[in-house]
Amino acid sequence: MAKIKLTDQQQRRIDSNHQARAEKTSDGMHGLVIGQAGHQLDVETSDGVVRCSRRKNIGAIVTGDNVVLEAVPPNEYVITAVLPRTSLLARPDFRGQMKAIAANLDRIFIICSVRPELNEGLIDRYLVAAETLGITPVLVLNKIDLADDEQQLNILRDRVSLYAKLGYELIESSAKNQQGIDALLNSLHMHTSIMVGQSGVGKSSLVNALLPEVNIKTKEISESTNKGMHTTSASRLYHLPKGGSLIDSPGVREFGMWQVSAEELFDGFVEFREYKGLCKFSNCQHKSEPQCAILEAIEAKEISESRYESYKRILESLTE
Ligand SMILES: Nc1nc2c(ncn2[C@@H]2O[C@H](COP(=O)(O)OP(=O)(O)OP(=O)(O)O)[C@@H](O)[C@H]2O)c(=O)[nH]1
Ligand SMILES: [Mg+2]
Ligand SMILES: [Zn+2]
Repeated sequence: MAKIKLTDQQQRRIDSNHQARAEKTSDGMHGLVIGQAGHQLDVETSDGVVRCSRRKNIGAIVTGDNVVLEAVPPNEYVITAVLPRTSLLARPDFRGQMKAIAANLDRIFIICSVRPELNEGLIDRYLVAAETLGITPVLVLNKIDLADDEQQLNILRDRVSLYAKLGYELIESSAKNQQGIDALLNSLHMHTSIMVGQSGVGKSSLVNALLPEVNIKTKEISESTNKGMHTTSASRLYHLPKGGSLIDSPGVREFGMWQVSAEELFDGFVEFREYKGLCKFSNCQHKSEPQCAILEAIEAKEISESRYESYKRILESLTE
């Protein structure tokens, strides 16, 4: 008897699963892309995580994308559409072609560290990208345990304090000593965030520290160059236990910006905005023109010289 009863139950479950799947596929089954494996994508669905191929000609699909998929019996899945995105972080690859990094983000954690040493030029580029996309940036100074002494730490703190003065949230952390983890969790809560930055600054180590059940591979930086080994090769999304998600991304050498217009670049430097339209000449390039509001603000120490130099370097790269 027991055996028959069980079989009935199983049959009902199988029937209802079939029914559910048929309903889902009739208007497409929905899923969230959580990672990539070669040309295939890992998609989280109500049936669990499935590895999918993709229909041709539907454009880039990246981690964070909401997609529609179809089951191809017996057990394959194919992505047939990408749902509209709220944001798409992208950068030019080494061939100058646009490479999408992640979609539907609302926060970007710019990770920098004591070693490799922080690079303000790169931070500024990420800030411009975040401002252009309307994503909130958060700056993280990681590996503070590696500072030789209080003096070195204070010099670094002084350098990053510029960004706090501009109104950006700034978090100090050590993935090694579990420092700053609560502050990071607070800032990540309920958001869809990505960790970006140079290779070896400790992005994956921070994800491991934030989510103890996750165990991403990390690798020591080169002793001779103090540079990371490009350990993470694809972006991957992890869920935060109290809500929100976090994407770990591969480290970069640089962050090219040619998709940004000169005006977006200007607006991307938040402290420049209040001087917009105040220069004597409406087509002012803010280089050496008389009565340039930006140059005057630098003179008055209201805009930092280093941020202005950074702006000029990015502007030059846009026209190269
Ligand atoms: N001392 C110290 N070492 C750290 C800290 N965070 C990370 N590391 C070490 O730094 C090295 C690089 O860390 P990863 O987490 O692989 O760096 P990543 O930013 O993910 O690098 P990519 O994946 O290449 O972009 C590893 O050897 C980590 O153990 C930290 O807070 N303190
Ligand atoms: Mg990594
Ligand atoms: Zn000007």
